[in-house]
Amino acid sequence: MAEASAVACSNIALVKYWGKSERGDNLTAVPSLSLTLDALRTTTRVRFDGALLQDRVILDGVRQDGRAHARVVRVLDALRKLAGVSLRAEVRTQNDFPTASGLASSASGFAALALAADGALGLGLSRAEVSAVARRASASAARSLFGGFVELGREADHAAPVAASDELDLRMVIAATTLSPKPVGSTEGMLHTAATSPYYPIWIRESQDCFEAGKQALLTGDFQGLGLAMERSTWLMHASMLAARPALFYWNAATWRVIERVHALRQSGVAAFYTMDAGPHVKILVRRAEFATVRDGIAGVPGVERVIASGPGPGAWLL
Ligand code: 2P0
Repeated sequence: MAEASAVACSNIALVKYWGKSERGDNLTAVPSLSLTLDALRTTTRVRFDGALLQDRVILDGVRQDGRAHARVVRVLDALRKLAGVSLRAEVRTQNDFPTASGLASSASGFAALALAADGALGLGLSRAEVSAVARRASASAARSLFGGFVELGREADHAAPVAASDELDLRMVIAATTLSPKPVGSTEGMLHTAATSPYYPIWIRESQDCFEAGKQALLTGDFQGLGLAMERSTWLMHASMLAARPALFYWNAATWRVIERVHALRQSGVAAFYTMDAGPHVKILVRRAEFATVRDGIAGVPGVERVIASGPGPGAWLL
C-alpha cells in the first residue's frame, strides 16, 4: 500500500481561460493569468491498495460516480501508466469552501489529486510535469501547482509562475452570492459558447491582448493596468457566453449589486476591480491598504451570503 496527501490552493483567473484548442488534449485556446489564493484549499489523500477492484472517490464525504469519478480515474490512469502499475486507489478529498459553485474547486481539486497521486506512486515528477497531468483533467488546475501569479499560455502543456513586481501587494475579496452548485459546468459551458456564439471568435482574438496587457501590468507593478485588463477579459468572456444560443449566464441579482457597489467605491476614490467566473460570485482585487474598506463595503450588500478574504497562496504541497 502506498499513500500520500497533498494540499492545493485554488486560483482565480485575472485574465480568463474559456475555450479549448482544436488540437485537443484539453489544451486551451487562449492564454490565462491567475492568482493562487491562500484562503481556498483542497486537501486530498490518495491511497493505492492491491485489495481494491475499482478506484473509489470520496468528495466532501460523498462517494462520487459518473463524470466526477471518470475525471479522477483519468488522472490516476495517466500516472499509473507512467509508473507501470495497475493498482486501484481510494481518493478522499475535502474542500474548505463550497464545491462546484464557481469558486474554482476543480482547480485546487485536480492539482491536489495529481500531486498526491504522484507522491503515492513515488514518481517524483517535476512541478511542470505534475501541472501538465492536472491540466489534462482541468486546465485551471495546471495553475494551482504554483503559488502567487501564474500563467498558462495558449496551447501550453503546463503552467508557470510569473515573477510579478513586489509593489503589487494584493488581496482578493470574494463576495459569495450563493452557496449552491452551478447549473452548467465549465467544460460544457465553454463548448456551448464555442459552438453557438457569434462573439466567440472575437473573444479568442481579444484574449491575447488582454493577456499581454495584464502580464505587462504585473511585471511593472501597475495595479490599475492589471485591474482594467482583468475587467476587460471578464466582460469579453461573459459577452461571448451571453451571445450563445441559448444564452449562457451564471450571475444572479446580487452579482450586479456587488458590481455596482465596486463602481461606487471606485467613484469615491478606492481602487478596486472585479471579476466573475463560471458562477455568480464576484471576486474583487484590491491593494492591501484598501482591503478592509472594500471588505466592509460589500459585506452588507443584499444577497451576499459570505465574504471570503484572501491573500496570495503558495503552490501545492505534499503533507
Ligand atoms: C479560468 N474558468 O481561467 C476560467 C474562467 C472559468 C472561467 O478555468 O474544462 O474547470 O476542466 O479545463 O479549468 C473553469 O474551467 O475547465 C475555468 P476545464 P476548468 O479560471
